[in-house]
Amino acid sequence: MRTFYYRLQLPFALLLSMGLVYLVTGTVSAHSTIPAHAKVNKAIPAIGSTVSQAPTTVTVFTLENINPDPNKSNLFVYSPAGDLISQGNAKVSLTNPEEMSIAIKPDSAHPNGVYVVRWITVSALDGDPDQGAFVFTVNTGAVTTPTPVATKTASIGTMRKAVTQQSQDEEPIKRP
Ligand SMILES: [Cu+2]
Repeated sequence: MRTFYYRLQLPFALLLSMGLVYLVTGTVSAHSTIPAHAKVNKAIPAIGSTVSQAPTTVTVFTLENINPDPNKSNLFVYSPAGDLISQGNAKVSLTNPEEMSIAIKPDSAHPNGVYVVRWITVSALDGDPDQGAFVFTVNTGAVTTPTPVATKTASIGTMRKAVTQQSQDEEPIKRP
């Protein structure tokens, strides 16, 4: 009697756990959070940085391929005075589908201050929309000081690469 009870219970528990696994993996594959849509993770000028010269182009890099339709993926750049200074539509790079650029016309008489970049994207992979904004600062009297807030991982990666390169370049210790 007891064995029978266990026999019934085991497949049920198995089914239940399989169902849970399916639910979890199903959610992950249907709507992956790593990477999350065509989210902007890097830019030129760098996100949060201070540059000593007003740029004429803003470029962003995303985590997924960008749908190139300007109604779906675009950039809007605002001057420190709050004017929309981006010219026309952002264009997705022909060589890198995770890169999009736009020309901007900064006020040459008043270039200093905080610029806001608003971005909208639709992923070319899963059609998911996303949007966000970041800032960079122009200070013509300052030395360029990138503040790697969102690009921390990239910087660490570059540093690691540099360290690896250095250790590879090091001459082996010669023993007498
Ligand atoms: Cu997505």
